[in-house]
Amino acid sequence: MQLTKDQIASANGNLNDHEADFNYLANKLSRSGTDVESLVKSLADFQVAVPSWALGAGGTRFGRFSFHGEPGNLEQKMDDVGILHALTQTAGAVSLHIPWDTPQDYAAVKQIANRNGIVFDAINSNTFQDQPGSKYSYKHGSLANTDEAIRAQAVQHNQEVVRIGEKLGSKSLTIWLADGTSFPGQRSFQKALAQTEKSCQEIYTALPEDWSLLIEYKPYEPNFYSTVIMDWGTSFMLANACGDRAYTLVDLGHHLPNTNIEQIVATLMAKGKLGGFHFNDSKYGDDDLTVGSIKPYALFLIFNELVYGMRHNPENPNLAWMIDASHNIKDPLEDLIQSLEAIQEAYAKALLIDQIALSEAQLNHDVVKCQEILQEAYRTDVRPLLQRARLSRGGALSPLAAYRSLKVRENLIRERGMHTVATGL
Ligand code: PSV
Ligand code: MN
Ligand code: MN
Repeated sequence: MQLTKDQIASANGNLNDHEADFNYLANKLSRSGTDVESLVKSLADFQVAVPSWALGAGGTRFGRFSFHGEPGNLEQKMDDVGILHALTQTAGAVSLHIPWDTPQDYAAVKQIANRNGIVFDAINSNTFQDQPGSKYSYKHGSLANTDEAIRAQAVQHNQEVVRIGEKLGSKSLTIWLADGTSFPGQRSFQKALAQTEKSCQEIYTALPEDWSLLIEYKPYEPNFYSTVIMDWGTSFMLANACGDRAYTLVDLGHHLPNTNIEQIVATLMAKGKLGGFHFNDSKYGDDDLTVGSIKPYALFLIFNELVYGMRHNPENPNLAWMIDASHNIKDPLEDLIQSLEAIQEAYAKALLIDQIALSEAQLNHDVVKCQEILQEAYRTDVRPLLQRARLSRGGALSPLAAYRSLKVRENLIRERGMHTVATGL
């Protein structure tokens, strides 16, 4: 199924209310010196990659409930991203996971991507599950395994993922490792780290010259005593050990409660080593909840640092913006629409922060004023700006309302059937 611009325009209906809301906000912001036109353009240009593994209903170890009409193959996943992009105009990329998404027909997949204006962002390897037909098991680790042959198998898998990504136009590989231990004494920390460093270097040196390596970290799960790449410091260290084109990837859910993620973002950007971002939200751990559903103010503060870094740290590369959220009780596409909107909202608010006044207040140690400046931006209802950015590209006034009024899920069920299970997580 593909949504046309005409269908979306008809779902948008009359734009009078939007015009009134936008003009009111634009006048107000212009009076305080904001260049509204360039702000709307920044929002319209901002594209986030959809993870292929979030397009089906998510699951927990307790079960998985189909949402019906789920994509059954890569082509259908690409169609779903096309629907998201047509509505939101901010999902112009996809992040694939191999082997779940190994293309059968590259030309067909690329054609769907082109038709929908979608590019291939970072591609993910998978050494946290055993794959049918593979010689060795990852039960006791992959890149950190004690056994050289198992490490070699994991390295080769990553190299194969890069070859697949090259055919699609990806330019970066993301690795997330489950390697770690569940009990004290199970493994030597130092040896596991040294093996991981060596394996990462082998993957890195085999990368094409225009590719980068993104190293994700996470404190626990599936191992509950130790994880080899447990935090940003370990990832940063490994990235440095690999080389200039290796970077840290921050996944918002991969921190212990109350970690100051915005400070991590600032530190990495100052060192030119923040390469990618996985957006989601969480209350307790790696909950993969809808972006902005639990801690929207924290997300705004993170965006404040991202915006600052994008302006002041030219040595930091363009970031790979990605979502890593999926849930088992929402329609996955509705969930992603909500996440995309929350990201845009936090970005827009961060762009509204009066940076000159903020640094002045900081120099004057005017703590109250510093807080006021941040909260002035945060309290602004920026939704008319998001609407304007979407409309400027032919998107929906309200993506969620259009998704429902155009009966997208009903149409997908008609096309694909009720009893569908998406491949992947
Ligand atoms: C596992 O924690 C995980 O959620 C990581 O965040 C990865 O990015 C994702 O799975 C896909 O491998
Ligand atoms: Mn992630
Ligand atoms: Mn995760």
